[in-house]
Amino acid sequence: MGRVSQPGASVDLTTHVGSLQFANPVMCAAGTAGHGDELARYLDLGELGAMVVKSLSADPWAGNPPPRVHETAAGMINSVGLQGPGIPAWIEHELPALRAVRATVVVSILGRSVADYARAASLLDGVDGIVAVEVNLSCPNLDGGSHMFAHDPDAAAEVMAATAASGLPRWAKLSPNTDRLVEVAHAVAASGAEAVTLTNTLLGMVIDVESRRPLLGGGGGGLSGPAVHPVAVRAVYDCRAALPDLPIVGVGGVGSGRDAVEFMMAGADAVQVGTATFADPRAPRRVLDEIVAWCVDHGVGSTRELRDTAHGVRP
Ligand code: RRO
Repeated sequence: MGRVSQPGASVDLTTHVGSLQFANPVMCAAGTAGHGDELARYLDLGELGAMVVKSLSADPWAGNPPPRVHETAAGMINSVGLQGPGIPAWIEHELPALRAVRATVVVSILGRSVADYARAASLLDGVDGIVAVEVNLSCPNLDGGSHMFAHDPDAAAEVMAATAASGLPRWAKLSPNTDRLVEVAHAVAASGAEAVTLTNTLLGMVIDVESRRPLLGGGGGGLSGPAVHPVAVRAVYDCRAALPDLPIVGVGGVGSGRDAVEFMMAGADAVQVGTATFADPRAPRRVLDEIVAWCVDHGVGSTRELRDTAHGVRP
């Protein structure tokens, strides 16, 4: 759906992120739409800009003890702990279903060490049906969130360089839990990232006051949803201001077309819908429809016209 027409109006949704072109700017966020075609019974995954699958490591990963997710006042907190089948099993058992529904697949990868990332990336080399790799440098639930690659420009750059073996365009998913975000964005862009995905979840914790212990099985977790949206918008805005040419995918609390439009005005080329999908599995499609409606209402002929306008560029 590069262009959507309504009587008397037409909106061009064609979106570019680095070297890639997408039919529209709405994607499923990693970790919120499963590893495969879990959402296909609710929406046509082929109609979305892309589907980013939950972070995969080279080998199977058991994940954290339950409970793994918990609703909060304005969103949710999770400590899933990277559960996944490992990349070879995912290629064999999950990717075919995504290809069957014509999803545009972006694979999120993750590891504990630079070597882990390198191995994960090389396992994707030459695999048909994947358009890009999102390198997750910012999981809050890996070793308690204490050693995030995305908190150190040199470490983040080292991982990005090590993932070149995928042979695919790479995006770096960065963390909101640092005052070095712009520095890290510079570093990953210089070492091979075609784009940055901003941002992962905020470090958080919920205490069960009856048991007097952390509620999530993993202890702390990652906060997402409407509560974090302004944090992510600020991250996008600051990175766009510092790096005018670096493509940005905005993620964090997108529950409506207006939220997505806001991200694009801050500087995002595309957006991902995540936590909203837990309450409404059709949310990514609804957000797309609402973007179109917003553009029609405001006489905007192309979503690309929205990009950066909060920085003073005239629409
Ligand atoms: O699996 C998780 O617990 C998880 C990951 Br990999 C991530 O990147 N962000 C998040 O909030 N949870």
